[in-house]
Amino acid sequence: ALLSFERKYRVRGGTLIGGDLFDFWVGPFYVGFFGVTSIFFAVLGTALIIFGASMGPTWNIWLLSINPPDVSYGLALAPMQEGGLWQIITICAVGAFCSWALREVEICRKLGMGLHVPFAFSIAILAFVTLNVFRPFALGAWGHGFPYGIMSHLNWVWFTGYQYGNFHYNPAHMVAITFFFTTTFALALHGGMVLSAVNPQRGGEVKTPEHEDTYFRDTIGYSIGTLGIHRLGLFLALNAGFWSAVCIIISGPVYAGSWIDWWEFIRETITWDGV
Ligand code: BCL
Ligand code: UQ2
Repeated sequence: ALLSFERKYRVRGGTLIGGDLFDFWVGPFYVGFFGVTSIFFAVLGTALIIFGASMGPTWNIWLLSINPPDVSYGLALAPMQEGGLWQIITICAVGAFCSWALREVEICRKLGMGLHVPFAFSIAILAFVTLNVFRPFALGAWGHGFPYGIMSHLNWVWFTGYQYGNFHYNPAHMVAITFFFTTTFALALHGGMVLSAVNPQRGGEVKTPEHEDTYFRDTIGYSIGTLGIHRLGLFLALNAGFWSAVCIIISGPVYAGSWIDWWEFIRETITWDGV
């Protein structure tokens, strides 16, 4: 059923491609040109994964894996069963993710909203493309991408992590992890704060934003404000994804040694000679 507010917001226009041609809804879903391309890439990619699985040795969900080509294929197209499937599935994935982001943009434009959500999603896409397109390209072989499987991608992370000594020593990995942890901290504060103020016990009164400000001013002498906490949250979350992309793109293309040794520059730079 069409909800009352939906009727008001189901407005024409805002499309980037296709004009009015795909400017319609199917049930609750807006379609648009990028809705069509999203479905196309997602269905094709999923079908190819199932096809690939059907040619493999197992249906065990934990062990299923679509592997990239051997590094000896370099940046060439590989035969289907030798990683070519992985290459086409990767194209489908990037096609589906980008289509989805652009569909979000069309919906934002339709509603006259900011583009924050598609912008945020594009940081996740950036991380994925960094892992399976930019970095393999920079290293000269698609074989450096991660395999599409539950255990196999974990194994790739493990292997890649130790290939550079110990990934905990990768400074950008440290920054990314710090942003991930700070994001959960901020969301826990914010979720707890909002629930404590606007979801009182039965019969209780809903509290105002002033209560929220006062709570934090009383406890730590500072409140970032109700708008500010959302700005901070988005900032922290986007930085988590961004620094993840940085930590992996520098591992190999920029610095090929052990991250443990990388810190030696401090010992070499800071000397106590002459003290
Ligand atoms: Mg590490 C990466 C944390 C230990 C090796 N590591 C990461 C980062 C993150 C992290 C910072 C992964 C997040 C990310 O990239 O998101 N590592 C982390 C932590 C520890 C840790 C907290 C810890 O010890 C407490 N890491 C180690 C140890 C090493 C190690 C020391 C292994 C031995 N780590 C590595 C390696 C890598 C990481 C190698 C990476 O490559 C990875 C990284 O930085 O990658 C960039 C980014 C998000 C994405 C890529 C998701 C993209 C989503 C796409 C766009 C959309 C998907 C849609 C979906 C298919 C649709 C579903 C539809 C359904 C209907 C819902
Ligand atoms: C806040 C505020 C909210 C909040 C939260 C804060 C009224 C409902 C959680 C407090 C946040 C602060 C002090 C920033 C903490 C900093 C980091 C890096 C985690 O002030 O305004 O609105 O939800």
